[in-house]
Amino acid sequence: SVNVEDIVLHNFREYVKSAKHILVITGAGLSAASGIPTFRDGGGMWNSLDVEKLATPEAFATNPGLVWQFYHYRRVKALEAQPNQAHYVLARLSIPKLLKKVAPQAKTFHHVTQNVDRLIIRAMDNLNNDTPESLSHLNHSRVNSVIEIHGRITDVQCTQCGHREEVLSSPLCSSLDTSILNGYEDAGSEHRYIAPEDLPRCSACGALARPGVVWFGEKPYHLDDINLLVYKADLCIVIGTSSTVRPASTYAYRVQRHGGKVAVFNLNESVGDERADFIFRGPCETELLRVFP
Ligand code: BJW
Ligand code: ZN
Repeated sequence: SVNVEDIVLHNFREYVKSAKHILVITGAGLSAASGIPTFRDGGGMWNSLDVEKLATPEAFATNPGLVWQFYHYRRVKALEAQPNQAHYVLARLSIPKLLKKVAPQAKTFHHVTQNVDRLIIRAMDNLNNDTPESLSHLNHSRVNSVIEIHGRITDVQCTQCGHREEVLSSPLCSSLDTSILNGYEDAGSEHRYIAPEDLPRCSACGALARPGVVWFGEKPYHLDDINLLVYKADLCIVIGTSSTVRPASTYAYRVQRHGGKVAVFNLNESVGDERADFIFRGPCETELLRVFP
C-alpha cells in the first residue's frame, strides 16, 4: 500500500525535476542538530532570555557589555560546533554537478540563510576539500550561492566608521573570556559590567565595535539581490524556520504568488504551513537526507 508521505515525496521529487530556479530559505532549525539552540521553539534560548534586551540596537546602546557577553558566548558555540547532515545535503545541492542529478533543469540554486553561525559555509568548504574534482567549477557559484541575510556572528563591525571584518579567533578581547560564562542564562544576566573601552574595538579607527549581525529594526543584508531571486524562483524550500521574522518570512509566499511552489521542512508547525505545497515534518537532518539521498 502507498502512504501519504510517499506520495508527497514522489510529487515533490517530480516537481524538483522540473524546477529551474531554486531558492532555499533556512533558519535556526537547520543548525539544531549541531547543538546550536533555536530562538523560539521549546528550548529556544530566548525563552529564558529577553529578546528585546539583547538583539536590538537599543540594547547595545544601553548596555554593550551585556550584549557582547551574549554574542561572545554564542560565537564560541558556533565556532566549536560542526555542520550536520542537513548542512551537507544543502552543500551538495550547491554543487552544480550534484544538483543536476535531482534537478536536471535547474539553472540557479541559491540559499538565503537567517543563520549567523557559518555552519553551511563550513560544510561547503569541507565538501570541497573532500571532492577536489568538483572544486574548480564550483568555487565561484558556491560563494555566491549562500546569502547570509542576518550577517555573521564572527563578523566584527565598527559602530562609527562601518569597517567590518571576520575574526575567527576567540576571545575577541581579554574581558570576554569564555571560562567566566556557564551558559545563556549567565550571558543574559547583568551582574558582570564591562566598560566600553574594554570591549572589542574597531581595528581601523579604534571606536567601539559590535557583532556583525542584523538586529530588530535594522536593514538585513543583500535585500536587492534576494528580491531578484525571489522574483525568479519557481521552487522555494523553507527549512527550520518559524517564519515569524520579516523579511525572510515573506519570501516563500511571494514565490508562490507568481506560480512557484513551496516546500517546508520543519520539526513542528510553522507560520504559513497551510499554504505550503509540500510539508516534510521531522528533523531536517534526517528528512533532507531521505528526500535528497
Ligand atoms: C527544526 C529542527 C530540526 C527545530 N529540523 N526544524 C514590530 C516591531 C519591531 C519590528 C517589527 C515589528 N513587526 C515587524 C517587524 C520587523 C521585524 C520582525 O519581523 N519582527 C517580528 C519578530 C515581529 N524584522 C526586522 O526588524 C528585520 N529588519 C527589517 O525588517 O528591516 C526592514 C528594513 C528594510 C529596509 C531598510 C531598513 C529596514 C530584521 C530582523 C533581524 C532578526 N535578527 C535575529 C537576530 C540575529 C542575530 C542573532 O543571531 O542573535 O535573527 S532575531 C532571530 O530570529 C534571528 C533569526 O535569524 C531570526 C529567525 O528565527 P528562526 O531562524 O526562524 O528561528 P526560530 O527559533 O524562530 O525557529 C526555529 C524553527 O526550527 C522552529 O520552527 C522549529 O520548529 C524548527 N526546528 N529543530 C527542522 N532539527
Ligand atoms: Zn572604525
